[in-house]
Amino acid sequence: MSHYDDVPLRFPEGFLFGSATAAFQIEGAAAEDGRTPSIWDTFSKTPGKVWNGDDGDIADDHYHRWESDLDLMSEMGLQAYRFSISWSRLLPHAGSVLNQKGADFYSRLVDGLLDRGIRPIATLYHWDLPQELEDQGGWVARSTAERFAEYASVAAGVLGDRIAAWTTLNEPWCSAYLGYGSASHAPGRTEPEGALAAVHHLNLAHGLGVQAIRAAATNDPELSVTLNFHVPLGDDAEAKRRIDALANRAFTSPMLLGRYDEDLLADTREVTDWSFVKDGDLSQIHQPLDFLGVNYYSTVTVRMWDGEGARERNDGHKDVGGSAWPGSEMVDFLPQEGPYTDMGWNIAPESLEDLLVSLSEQFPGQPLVITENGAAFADEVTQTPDGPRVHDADRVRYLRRHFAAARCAIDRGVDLRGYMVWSLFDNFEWGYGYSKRFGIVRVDYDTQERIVKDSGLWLRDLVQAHSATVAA
Ligand code: IFM
Repeated sequence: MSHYDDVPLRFPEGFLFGSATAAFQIEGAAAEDGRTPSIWDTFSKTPGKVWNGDDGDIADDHYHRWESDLDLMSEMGLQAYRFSISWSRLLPHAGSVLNQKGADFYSRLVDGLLDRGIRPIATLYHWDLPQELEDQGGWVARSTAERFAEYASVAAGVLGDRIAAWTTLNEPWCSAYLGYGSASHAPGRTEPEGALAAVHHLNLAHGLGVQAIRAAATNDPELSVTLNFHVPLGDDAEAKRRIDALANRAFTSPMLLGRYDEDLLADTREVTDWSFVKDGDLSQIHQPLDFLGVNYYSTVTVRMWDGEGARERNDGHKDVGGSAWPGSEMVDFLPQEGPYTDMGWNIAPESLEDLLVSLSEQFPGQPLVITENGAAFADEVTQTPDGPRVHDADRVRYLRRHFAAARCAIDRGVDLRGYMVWSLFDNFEWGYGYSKRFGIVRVDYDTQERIVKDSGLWLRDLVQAHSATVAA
């Protein structure tokens, strides 16, 4: 039992219920209609990088099944759908020449959402950098931020009359530190200074991207960024401060306050002098946002290593040797109490509530949206007289408690505007391939059959209960 089980799930009028996916994780059609490879195509085809040798060539085949997928979203009553655009489908060969077939795909998708009354929330960058831009230096190179601004402008030129909300980046923490630090993500580099340069260039890309969209869009959209916040727990204040600085404030301080924090610069002094930050960059990065996207799954418990005994590396990510914590390698990540999801992540809804309250205290007046929350579990399909079902009680319980935590945060004064469940579909879970199922809709990867899981039906009922109130 949890005290959240008794919290009534009533959300304010206008609260947005939806679900989220990302291009590389669901689209497939990797080499079709002019798309060129991204870093995740290259990485996943490199032996040993992804479990089972899985790749994104077919994924959920959403590129071909988008229309029936939209019908499913409509049947589930989704009010919003957060998806991402594949940069290398829209602008293949890292160029500024539009791929009309790619533009048509996203245009059809957005029109289909609007026809069904579903609000389109588009993420520009969910980790799939065009490989040709990686070959020119990737996020370690400043030019990638400039290319991103061009991409944002082109995307807003195509869709900027219809997208309700734009998100520049999804979880730049992963792009920078897992991509260029630990090497557990594409492009798989282990360069401590490069990881911090990537942090800055992603921040810069965000700021330039926001400005490019605002200039090109014609429908007055909302602008946002999505960050995966680390919630460091434990008794060691120094370890918690370091992780908060490197994981959270490295992004929130430049984006929302227009500065890099002194303690972050000091913690990383041995790694870099931050000379990649040029005059004027911080004012480009610091742009007003209509909402801050919050991705939350679990916590980390940290302690400074005392130099004795074995290191503890339970930071929730694949350990492939490199460090995702440049300058703070002396922080240990301790094992945490369960229960756990199938990712081995601890389930801690109370920390979602605390995180939301803390963000609204740090950034007063900044609206928040939960852009991802959900859980992987080893689901089973049950045959019933009504057809195949997935009774994913663990996921229903997880979602119920996290929605309750969000509700409690609202009661404590947080301006939370919406909640996007991760993920709409089972999909390509990066380094874990197809072995981890996050979906509220099951995907059979042999037949591409979709089954709405009990968690998907639960979300549908929650949305319906709110729609009924609004209509009454
Ligand atoms: O699948 C990912 C998603 O792409 C980004 N946020 C975390 C999810 C679960 O790991």
